[in-house]
Amino acid sequence: MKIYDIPGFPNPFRIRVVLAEKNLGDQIEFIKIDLPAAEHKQPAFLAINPTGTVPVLELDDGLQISECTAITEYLDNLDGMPVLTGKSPREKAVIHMMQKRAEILIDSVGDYFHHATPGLGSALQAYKSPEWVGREEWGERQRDRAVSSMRYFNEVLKSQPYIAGKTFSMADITVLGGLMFAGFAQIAIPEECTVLVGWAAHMQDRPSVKQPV
Ligand code: GTS
Repeated sequence: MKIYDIPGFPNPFRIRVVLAEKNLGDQIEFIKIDLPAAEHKQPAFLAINPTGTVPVLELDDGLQISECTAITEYLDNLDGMPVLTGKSPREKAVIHMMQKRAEILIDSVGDYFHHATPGLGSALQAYKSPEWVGREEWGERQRDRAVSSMRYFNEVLKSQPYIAGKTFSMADITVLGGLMFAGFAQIAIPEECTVLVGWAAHMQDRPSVKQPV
């Protein structure tokens, strides 16, 4: 299998944690995509993923799968023993629900970063609607949305050890990716969110998070 991504970036991080959790790292060939040079917005990459984002998983038969959730579902179920996406209908539903909420965090940070800051630089900014009046203000609102999301997860974690309940799941990985991106984009976690901060620190003890593939 191949993965198109760029190491150290938040959405690629999500899949690299999954690979570590599932011990699949040695089955993957990584192909680096130069995001700051906007390689992912060029025709060659758009033929791989029309939404122009990484990561993308390519199977040996050539099928290309984008979207971290879809990639995670595939990798988690390869051995018939899913541990990140739920086993029972109930687990699957709760993880899916919390996953969607976690995506609000990571996507809002990304929207802030790419629209209210210089982002990854001028080569990519040209693809981010530079002429749009109100773009920066909209980006600032996305930062507020990300901070609200942090407050929400702080509350969630007061009564359970993981984002979707009693076990580590893909929703935890997405929140960790969101917090990583927030740090990069210089969006501070509100001071009062001590539970979220403690949880994130504790998660760093997990081998897959500490040392993703
Ligand atoms: N919903 C997508 C997924 O789950 O895969 C989001 C993927 C995404 O936004 N990836 C970012 C990207 O390709 C990479 S990261 O920097 O957020 O980690 N961004 C390119 C761009 O031009 O915004």
